[in-house]
Amino acid sequence: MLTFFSEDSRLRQARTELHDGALVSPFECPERIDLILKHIQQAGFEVRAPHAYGLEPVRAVHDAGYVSFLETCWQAWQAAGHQGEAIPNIWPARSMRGDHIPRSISGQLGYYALAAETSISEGTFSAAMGSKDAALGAVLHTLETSEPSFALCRPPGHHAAFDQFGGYCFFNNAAVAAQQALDAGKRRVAVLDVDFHHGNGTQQIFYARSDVLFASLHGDPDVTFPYYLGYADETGEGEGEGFTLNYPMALGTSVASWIRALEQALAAIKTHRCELLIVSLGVDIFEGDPISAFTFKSDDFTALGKRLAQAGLPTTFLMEGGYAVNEIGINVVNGLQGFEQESSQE
Ligand code: SP5
Ligand code: ZN
Repeated sequence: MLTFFSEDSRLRQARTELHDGALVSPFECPERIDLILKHIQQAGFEVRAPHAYGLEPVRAVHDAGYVSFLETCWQAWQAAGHQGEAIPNIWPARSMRGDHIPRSISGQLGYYALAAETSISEGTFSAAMGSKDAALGAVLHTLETSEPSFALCRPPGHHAAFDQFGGYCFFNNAAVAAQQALDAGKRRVAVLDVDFHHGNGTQQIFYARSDVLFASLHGDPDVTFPYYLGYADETGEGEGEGFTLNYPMALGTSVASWIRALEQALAAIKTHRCELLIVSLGVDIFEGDPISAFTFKSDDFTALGKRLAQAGLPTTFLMEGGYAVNEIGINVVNGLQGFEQESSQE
């Protein structure tokens, strides 16, 4: 499967993640890329560097002030004399004002963050630019050729909301790609999110819209990140009513019951006549993932890819999470090859 990857993705080399009350080396690390690329190359997939598409497609789904904040945060943080990486430690929580953006970078960090585990470091913005460029290159290829494509996006995107970063995400690559497809003439796009964590950012961006159907299969937010979104009763609002579908599942859920939820999501994608499928491909549903709790084995990703091909839609896969670094490459490539094997049989 043709793969889009920007070397700029390597420029995020954050040293700190707030985890279990300590600053640890981030789970979302550059080595993830090496292992995925290794297996992509072994599978014989062509890897292409995307064009630089600039910020216009980003501003189509994100707040302009947020984009500027990300672009200048690291510089401002350093100029303020801070030693470590930029990590928020205060928010406009419910008891305070949410309508004012403070002048101080520390206040801005809390305003634009939805979680504290994700630091902003020197190359973070450049990496996020490369990541969304890969997504755009891939979706444009699929739009032009109807062939499937894979964007090896890093950093991931699905937790990034209209004006908030967090959960290792800065630009919402799936939202950028879906909007691009709509602008290119598709009438309705499906974003199917199979990452272990709920795609809160993608859901929020399209919540009131019917031109993007968002369906997410994930760990029950009552007991896992991102905790405050992703419940089954969130179904969209206004024109978007019925175009958000959430399938929260208990930790430890079997692959068989996960697949039953997938069948429901795919049925809705069919009913709603989606013309393009964007898969937010998180492989943190793998049984060995260090921060997740689903039970996929490596072979199950092949079956997942096959089932997605049966939807019969032009499809772009975007990399999201997956932190079992040793198996990340095989799991991703199994999914993509499963898709290809099933498509070639039609
Ligand atoms: C893209 C993506 O997969 N982002 C995930 C962000 C998760 N951040 C919070 C992680 C909290 C981990 N707690 C794990 C406890 C395991 N015992
Ligand atoms: Zn995840």
